[in-house]
Amino acid sequence: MRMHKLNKKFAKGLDLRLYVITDENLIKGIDIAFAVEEAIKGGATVIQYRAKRKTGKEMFYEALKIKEKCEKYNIPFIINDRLDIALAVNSDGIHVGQDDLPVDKIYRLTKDKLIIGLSTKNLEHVLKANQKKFVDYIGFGSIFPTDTKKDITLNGLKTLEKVVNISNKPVVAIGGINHKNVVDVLKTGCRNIAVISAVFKDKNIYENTAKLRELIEKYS
Ligand code: TZP
Ligand code: MG
Repeated sequence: MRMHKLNKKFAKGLDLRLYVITDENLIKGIDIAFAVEEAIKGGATVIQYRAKRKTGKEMFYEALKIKEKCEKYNIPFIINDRLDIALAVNSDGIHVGQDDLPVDKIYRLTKDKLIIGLSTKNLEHVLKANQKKFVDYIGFGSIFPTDTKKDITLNGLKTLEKVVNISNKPVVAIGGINHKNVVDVLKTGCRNIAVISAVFKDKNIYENTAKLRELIEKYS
């Protein structure tokens, strides 16, 4: 896998197995950096900061706090959607969707400074991503129905299996993945899962993450 040159931290490869994404609706009443630290202690291998309704200023300060925790445990820190925030806090990477700033533009502006992740929702997106050498991994979903995101494209396990076979990049499955269905996801051959509510649904963030990590370890 191509690895960004300026950051030697992850030169041995990106561990995407348990990709934990923050959520502004679920993480309430507790400090976001504390929530993230619990997830990291529980076994998250990547943290993505995702905030759809916060101001740039709020995002900047929250991202700084989360980055500190990721650095403490040497976990890659990815910013969702916002290249300006990624650059401002010097994150390890950026994750964008099909309707965000085009990945070609991001790469031209940042070269190998950032890990670049791209969301895909169908086989055509996956084949297009295959052509882009600078995309480090793809997200694919939604695998199951979810309450966390409204405008999802529902793709089941069969399609995920196809995607794992045709993608030339690591595939991170997303959408409705939890303790009950994670093994079914892993059985498709997909090695990486992204979760929001399975980790942040209640105050037991450490336990929720550790349970998922244990299932992933057992299965691989
Ligand atoms: N993209 C596709 S589904 C989804 C995103 C961000 C939401 C995933 O959240 P959850 O709670 O793990 O289903
Ligand atoms: Mg996006």
